[in-house]
Amino acid sequence: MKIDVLTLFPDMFIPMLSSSIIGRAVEKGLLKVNLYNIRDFAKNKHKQVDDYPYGGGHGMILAPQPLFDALYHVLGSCQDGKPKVILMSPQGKVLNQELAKQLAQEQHMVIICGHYEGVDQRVIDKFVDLEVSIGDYVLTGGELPAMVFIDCVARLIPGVVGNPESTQDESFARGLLEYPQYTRPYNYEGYTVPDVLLSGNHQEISRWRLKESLRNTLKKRPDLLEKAELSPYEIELLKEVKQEMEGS
Ligand code: 4HQ
Repeated sequence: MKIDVLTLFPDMFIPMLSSSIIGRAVEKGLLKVNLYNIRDFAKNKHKQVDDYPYGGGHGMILAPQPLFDALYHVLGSCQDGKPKVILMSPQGKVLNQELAKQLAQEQHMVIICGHYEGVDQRVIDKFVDLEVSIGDYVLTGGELPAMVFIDCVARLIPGVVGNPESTQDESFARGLLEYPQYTRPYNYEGYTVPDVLLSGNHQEISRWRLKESLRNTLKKRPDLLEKAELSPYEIELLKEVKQEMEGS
């Protein structure tokens, strides 16, 4: 997967692109990220990229010229068909695991990171295919959202996450929260590990994990349970969980 990032702060991306799982994906060539500084495309002599809003109001707007030219540059030198152009914006479609899975199928994306009060609408009208938000809160720029987006999508590329089961097993993959996990030691300051996990009985362990996953979801994110498609077995386990909750 290739991602071109248009930003005023390309340096912000370097740590994430050289660390941990995403760093390894870049090294392995599974992910290629090109960073473009929008300021490098400014034509005026002070390299100014923003200007006052027409109609008045506070804050500055990213002017069309540097972004148009950056996008002409990136899209013009592009061999692989038309990439999906994404703007990080609180007005966008809210990122979730389903959207991440869809966009993980893309071969090439261009991400625009706005700053200040946002980008001139004509950039959106001419180039943007999709606006993406990482949640209903306001940040100072699109860089952190772009990094969240890249992390979330890139880990779904085959080979990026060591064990493919770990992208299927986890929270949200099935619309349920994860079960509690434990590692050694068995007893830590008097807090012990549930004995079923040491039993060696894999059927019992699976049943326990599924039940605790349902319990977690019911307790912490009941909204997810409404949307989840539960099997008769899962409905039965959820009933047990609800009875146990009444009991206490
Ligand atoms: N932004 N999800 C960029 C966000 C945001 C979000 C605020 C984006 C400022 C200029 N982006 N503008 N939430 O808060 O994506």
